[in-house]
Amino acid sequence: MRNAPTILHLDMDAFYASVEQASKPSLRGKAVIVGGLGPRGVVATASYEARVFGVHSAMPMAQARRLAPNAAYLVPRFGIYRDISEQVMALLRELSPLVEPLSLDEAFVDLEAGGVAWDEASARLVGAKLRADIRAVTGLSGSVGLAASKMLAKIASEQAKPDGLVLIEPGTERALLGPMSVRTLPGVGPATGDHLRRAGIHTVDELAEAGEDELVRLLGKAHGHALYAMALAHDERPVVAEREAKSVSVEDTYDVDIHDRARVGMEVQRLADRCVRRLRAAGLSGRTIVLKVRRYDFSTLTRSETLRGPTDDPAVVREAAARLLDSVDTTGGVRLLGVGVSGLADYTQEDLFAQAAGEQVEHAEEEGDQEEFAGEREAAPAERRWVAGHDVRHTEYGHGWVQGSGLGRVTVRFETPESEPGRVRTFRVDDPELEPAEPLPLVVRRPGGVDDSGSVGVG
Ligand code: TTP
Ligand code: MG
Ligand code: MG
Repeated sequence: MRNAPTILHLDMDAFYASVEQASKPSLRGKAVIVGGLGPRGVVATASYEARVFGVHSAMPMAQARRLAPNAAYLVPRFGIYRDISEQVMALLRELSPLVEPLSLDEAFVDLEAGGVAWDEASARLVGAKLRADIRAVTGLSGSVGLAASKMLAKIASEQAKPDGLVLIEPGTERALLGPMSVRTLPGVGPATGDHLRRAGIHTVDELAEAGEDELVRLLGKAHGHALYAMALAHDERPVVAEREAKSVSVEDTYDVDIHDRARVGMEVQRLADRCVRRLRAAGLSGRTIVLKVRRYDFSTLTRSETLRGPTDDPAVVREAAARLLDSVDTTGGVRLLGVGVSGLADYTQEDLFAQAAGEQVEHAEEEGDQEEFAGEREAAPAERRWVAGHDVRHTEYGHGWVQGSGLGRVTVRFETPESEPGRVRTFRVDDPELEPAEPLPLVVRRPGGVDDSGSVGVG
């Protein structure tokens, strides 16, 4: 392990919700919840103001509404999140060729490989400047962790949240990790966590005390061995630039095509188990399960399913793979089978939200006064165009966003990232003067302010 804290982990604060607050001045400092608003919707994220009420990612939306009835509820705008993610990743790539994105709002950067930091002081400076640059270019805050390993850098950024920087001095890692929950360690998902808890192991110290042999006995060779090393704060995983490196898959080609459907099913289960063993050994967990099937005629198809949260649970992967297999026709025989799990915590819940966005939004607000429109089951097609939180343009009032719609009406708040909090107006859903619009940039670049490369002067 290196002896300088030159691995940086960046994670944007309440990412989707912060983008919404930056876009919509009336929501700054307020509880904002972004997610699927339909009956089966889940929370993608909540602003820190909303977290006070206990609302968090992956919570059913119905529960969030009970906890924070007065929050603003918005449907994600993936396009703008992606644009901003690209701006942030571009700033990271200026620091080093070794940038490993983990999701839209998060990445590791090897500062040493980029030649921009070599010791504590230089690393701290780079981290602080990065945060300032991110703020200048995107208008948003990100938290930075610095340490001598990926594991500790990520723990550091978590501690830095929100809007902070934490540097873990080399040599202090074990003392810091010791009292923490085993779940803090990479590769300890809910399933492994439960397993360890049943064995009486809750903290990292207890994990280290259990010893390597006991962990291997409990978790198998690869996983037990890897976890013991992590418990001792040994983490040699390099920062890798390719995203592909974060997915794990296994496949088998069969000498003789398999025709028996039950046998195909068993092979898939076996591959799922093997895939999870590899996944765990690599300290990963993933949300997307992929099944690959090559048929007798060499036609190859892949099917995938994205879970609500990352998993390293063999039962969950097995079930998902079996479900995927259900949708594949294997009559004629199967030549190759593969199962993969994407370790990227890449929260593209677009499938989920695409459906939610199409549903009628049942929530609306008028000038501070909460006003619930009863959700009509039979929404007119015109009403479906107005998705809560999405951008619109009115020929007379300009740019705004949909606050809610129902009963043939749509309420729009007219404001832009640069304006004062705006006014709300209500229109008929089929008002010809109102149209869906593209998001506006969060930061307007002015000459002399931020230059094109996105760096700022001292300040
Ligand atoms: P996170 O970085 O986990 O969360 P966050 O940025 O909202 O808040 P913070 O980091 O300050 O704790 O996730 C980044 C984005 O990914 C998040 O804004 C929304 C999305 N996301 C989901 O859609 N579903 C999820 O379950 C999670 C955890 C995140
Ligand atoms: Mg984040
Ligand atoms: Mg993140």
